[in-house]
Amino acid sequence: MGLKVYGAANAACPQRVLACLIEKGVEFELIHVDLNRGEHKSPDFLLRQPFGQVPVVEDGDLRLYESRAIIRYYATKYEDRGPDLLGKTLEERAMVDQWLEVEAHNFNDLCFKLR
Ligand SMILES: N[C@@H](CCC(=O)N[C@@H](CS)C(=O)NCC(=O)O)C(=O)O
Repeated sequence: MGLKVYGAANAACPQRVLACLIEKGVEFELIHVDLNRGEHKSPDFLLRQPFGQVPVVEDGDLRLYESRAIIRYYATKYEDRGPDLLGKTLEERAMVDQWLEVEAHNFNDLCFKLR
């Protein structure tokens, strides 16, 4: 069973995951969840993501949500493939973590407010 990404190509949080998978050259299938029609709040979707948000990935027995948890997972799983997204030394990894936190807490909300 291949990697499935539930999301929408025009939504920022799924885009974060798609960018990581493309960078790493990981094949995936994008299952479109129509946010305008409220598909992310349907009972079926809530079984996949109890907060009714995208993205969600399903990869074999693994089901995972939270875009930054997903990108950390694939960046680690495919550490030896494609560009290094994690850093090599402890200090490089700390910088990656720092900027992921900055993006999450300083920029993310602002992006949505500017729409
Ligand atoms: N912290 C979550 C946030 C997910 C999120 O807010 N996704 C948006 C799309 S970018 C969504 O599903 N919005 C619909 C809603 O919250 O009802 C993540 O990073 O995956």
